[in-house]
Amino acid sequence: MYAQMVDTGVDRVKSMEEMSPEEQAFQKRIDEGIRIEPKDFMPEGYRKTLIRQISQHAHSEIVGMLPEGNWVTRAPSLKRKAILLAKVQDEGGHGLYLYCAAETLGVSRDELLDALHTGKAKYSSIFNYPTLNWADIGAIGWLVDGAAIMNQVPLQRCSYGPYGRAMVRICKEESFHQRQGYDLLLAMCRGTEEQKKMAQDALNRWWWPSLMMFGPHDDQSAHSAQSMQWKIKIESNDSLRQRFVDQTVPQAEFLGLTVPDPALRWNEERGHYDFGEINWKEFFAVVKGNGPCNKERLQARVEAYEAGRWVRDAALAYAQKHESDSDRRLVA
Ligand code: BYC
Repeated sequence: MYAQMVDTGVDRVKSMEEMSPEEQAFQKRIDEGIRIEPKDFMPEGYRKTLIRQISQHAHSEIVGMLPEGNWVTRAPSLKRKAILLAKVQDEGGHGLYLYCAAETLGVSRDELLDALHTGKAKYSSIFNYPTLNWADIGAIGWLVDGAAIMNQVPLQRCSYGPYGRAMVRICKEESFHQRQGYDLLLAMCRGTEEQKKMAQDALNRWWWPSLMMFGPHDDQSAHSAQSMQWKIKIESNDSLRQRFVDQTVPQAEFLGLTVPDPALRWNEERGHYDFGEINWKEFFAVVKGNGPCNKERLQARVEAYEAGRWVRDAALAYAQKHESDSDRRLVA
């Protein structure tokens, strides 16, 4: 089972015989479903892989606030504005739990944010696309949060305790996010012809980028073999993507919308939908920083960080003053 000899891009997956006794005991724990906690032994590669994935996930949540935040002041009713505000705030909260989970692995928040702001750290490709009309807010909830849940529900069983536990609450909130997006689009699809056209336009633009969220095909995925052996990843990119397509196509039919994929058809034999090939050239261009909004998104995050510097400085000065006051009281 372990002699896969798969090249993970950094290292290859070690066979049980190649592992040190400590690593063998670690792998045995994982195989038995026993969670790893911050103070437990972990191979350096496990720690680094978790920091990479959790911080990428945290950055995605924070950057993910931008395309939707863009519509808060233009929501068509007070009800929709309140829902959108709550959703965007939830994403901020998810980012914070995830940064905390990453910090338990011995990396500081400043290091993580610096990696984002200097373009070294990735965040999900999906957030580099623009939100052009109000239906895009529905499409993000329905498709983007829908894809996020598909990926995150299995992550509740991730071998690393703080990450798996953070996922439980995140998934509950994402489920509300997905429903609000679908509800928004349902209202538009049952509205005027023009509203329905806006919904179709949003689906046309968000469908393929949503499928890209699951990452490269399994045979191209550098980290999957090792991450799945360590149960950092529970299911493969392609199997999650297939499940997402299978779940979402009937939902599109119910809305009366057409999925923009001429190759899409139900395959009776497989019991799944067949679907067309993703434009991988576009995916890798976006991941490398050349998507429609990469520069704008990063600039917005850097500016927000700089604008908030005085708040962090004041909070730190207050905490230090509080600490020295209590030190003085202890001495007295
Ligand atoms: N975008 O070996 P692979 C959300 C990178 S939802 C950008 O398969 P892995 C939200 C990958 O990082 C979105 N980069 O990697 C929803 C790697 O590069 P590095 C966030 C991508 O890690 C609604 C390389 O490609 N969800 O936050 O095994 C509103 C090779 O890929 C993408 C998560 O982060 C992509 N789409 O699998 C607001 C879930 N796909 O790191 C917010 C947790 C791949 O070697 N993460 N890459 O430079 C995961 O489950 C996994 O990290 C992934 C990728 C499935 C995303």
